[in-house]
Amino acid sequence: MLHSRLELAQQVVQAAIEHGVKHVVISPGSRNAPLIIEWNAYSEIEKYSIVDERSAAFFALGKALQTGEAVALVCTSGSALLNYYPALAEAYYSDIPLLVLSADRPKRLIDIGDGQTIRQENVFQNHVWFNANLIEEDTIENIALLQEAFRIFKQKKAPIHINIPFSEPLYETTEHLISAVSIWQAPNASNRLLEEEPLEVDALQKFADIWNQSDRKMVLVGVSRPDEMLQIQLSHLAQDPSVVILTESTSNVSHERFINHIDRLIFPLTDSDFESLKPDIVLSIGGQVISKKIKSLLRKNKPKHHWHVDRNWALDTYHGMTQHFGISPQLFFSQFFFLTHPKASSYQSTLLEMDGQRTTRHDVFLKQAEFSDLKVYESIQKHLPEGRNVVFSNSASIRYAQFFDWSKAPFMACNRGTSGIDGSTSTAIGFAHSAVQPTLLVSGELSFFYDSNALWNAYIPNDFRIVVVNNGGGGIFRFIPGPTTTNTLDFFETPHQLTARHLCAMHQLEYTSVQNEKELAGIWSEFYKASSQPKLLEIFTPREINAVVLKGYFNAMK
Ligand SMILES: Cc1ncc(C[n+]2csc(CCOP(=O)(O)OP(=O)(O)O)c2C)c(N)n1
Repeated sequence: MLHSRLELAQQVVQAAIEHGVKHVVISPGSRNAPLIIEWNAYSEIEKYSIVDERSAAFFALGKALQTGEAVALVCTSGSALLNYYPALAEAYYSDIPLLVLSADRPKRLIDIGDGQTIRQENVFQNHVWFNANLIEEDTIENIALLQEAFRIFKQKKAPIHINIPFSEPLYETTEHLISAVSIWQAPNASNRLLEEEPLEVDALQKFADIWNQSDRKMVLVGVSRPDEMLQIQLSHLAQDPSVVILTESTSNVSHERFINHIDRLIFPLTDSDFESLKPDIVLSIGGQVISKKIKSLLRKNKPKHHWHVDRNWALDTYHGMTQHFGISPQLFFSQFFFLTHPKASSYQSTLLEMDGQRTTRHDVFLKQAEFSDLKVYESIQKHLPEGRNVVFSNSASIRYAQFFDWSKAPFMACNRGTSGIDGSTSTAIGFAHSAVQPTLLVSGELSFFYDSNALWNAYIPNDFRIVVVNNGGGGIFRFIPGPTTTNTLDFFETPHQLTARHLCAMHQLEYTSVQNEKELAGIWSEFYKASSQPKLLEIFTPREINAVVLKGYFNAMK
C-alpha cells in the first residue's frame, strides 16, 4: 500500500483509525493530498468522495447520526474548510461525532499573499470541543495534541477540529510507515455505561426523596437516537401513575402510555389550563425540544424542580433548571431506579385521557379538512411503510410531524441542533447510505432547493425516497405570529414558481408530482415500489390555504 511520505499525514490518519474511525468523507484539493493518499492506504476504511464541502459535512453528519460512530472529514485549505461550518454547528449542538481534518499551509505562508490561504487555526473555536493546531516540524508536540484531541473526542462524542500544515511536495508516496509502532493507547471498544463515572449514590438519594414524594412528574424526551435500553427504562417509568412521559417525533421512543405527539396535546392549552396540570418536577433528557408551546408553558409556569440529564449539556431550556446530571440518561435511570418507587396519583391518567380526547378531535377534523399541508402530512404518515426511517427538514415539516404518531418508523431524525434549512437532504442521504432499513426524506421545497448539491454524489441508495412538500414558499412564515402582520411577508415567505423536476432529471431521480388529494391517495404504492433509481415525489399544496387549515385545526382541538 502506498502511504504519504509526510510523517504528519501518517500520524494523524493512524491516530484516527486506532481511535475507531472507520469512515472518511473526502473533498478534493491539493493541500490535502497527503491526507487523501494516507487514508487510501487503509483498505478497511470506507472512503467517500464529495466535492461540495458543505454537503460533504452534512452527509458525514447523517452517517454519524445514523450509526452513532465517528466520521472523519478531509478538505483542502481556504474557504473549503469554512463550508463545513453549518454542519459542524449542527453536530456540536446535537452531539454528533465529526472529526474535521483540514490541510493548511505552514504558518510562514499565512497572510503573505499565498493562494487559497486563510487563518484556519481555531476557526471553529466556538463550536468544537477541541482544536488541535498541529505544527509541521514538532512531532512531540503533535503527538501530545493528538492524544488530547482524541481523548476529548471519545469523551464528548462530538466535533473536534485538527488543522494540519503541510509543505510541498504534497504528492510523494512511500511503501513504508515512518513510525510503524503504535503510539496511541487506543481505547478498547467498551460498554457505554462503563465508560462513564456513575453518580455518588448519597448525592442522588436527596433527589430520589423529592421524586418519591412528588405526585406530578413530567419526563420530557428531546432529540434522541433509538436506544433499546432507554426504551425499556422509559417504559418501566411509564408504569408509575405519577409520571407523564412526553415525547416528540425525534425522541425515537414510543409506548401506549407515552404522549407521543406532544403538540397535539398541549398546543391548545392556555397558561391557565396548564396551571392545573403543572408538574412538580420536570426531568428532561436528550437534546433539544422542538415544541415551542411546551417551552412557553414551562417558562411561564416554572416547576419547582427541573433536572436535566445529559453528558455534555446543562440545558436550562425552561429558565429554571435546578440540577444537571452530567451522565447519560441510561446510566442515570439505572442508578435512579434503585432509589425510587411508583406513587399513587391521577396525573398520568388525567393527561392520557385528555390526549385521548384530542385524538378524537384530531381525527374528526382531518376527515373533513381541505387539501393542504396538514392533510399531506397525514397522508405521508398514514402510508409510511413499516420499517422505513424518516428524516425531516426544517421547519414546517418537522412541526407538522409533531401532530402525528410515527412509531412505525425505526428512526426519525431532523437537524434540530441549529434547525438550519441548509443541509437536510445531504444529512438524509448520509443517513440513508448507512441505514439497513430504507429512508424517506420529507422536506419543504425551500430547504430542498437550498441543499440541492446533496444530490451530487454517488451514494444515494435506490430505495431512498424524497417527498418535497411544495407550498410555494416558506410556509412556516404564514403561521408563526409576526410575518403576516407586516407588509413584508414576501421577504419571509419568499414565494416562487420553482419545481424539483429539472433537478431530478439532472441527477437521475425518478420524478412524480401531485396536485390534489385524489392524486396523492393513488400515488403511494407506486412510490414505494422497488426501483433502479431513487424517487422524488413533489406535492404541490395551496400556499394561502395551508395556514387557514392549520388555524382551523388548532381551534378544533380546543
Ligand atoms: C440556513 C437557514 N437559513 C434560514 C433559516 C430560516 N428558515 C426557517 S424555515 C424557513 C423556510 C423553509 O421553507 P420550506 O423548506 O419550503 O419549508 P416550509 O416551511 O414551507 O414547510 C427559513 C428560511 C434557517 N432555518 N436556516
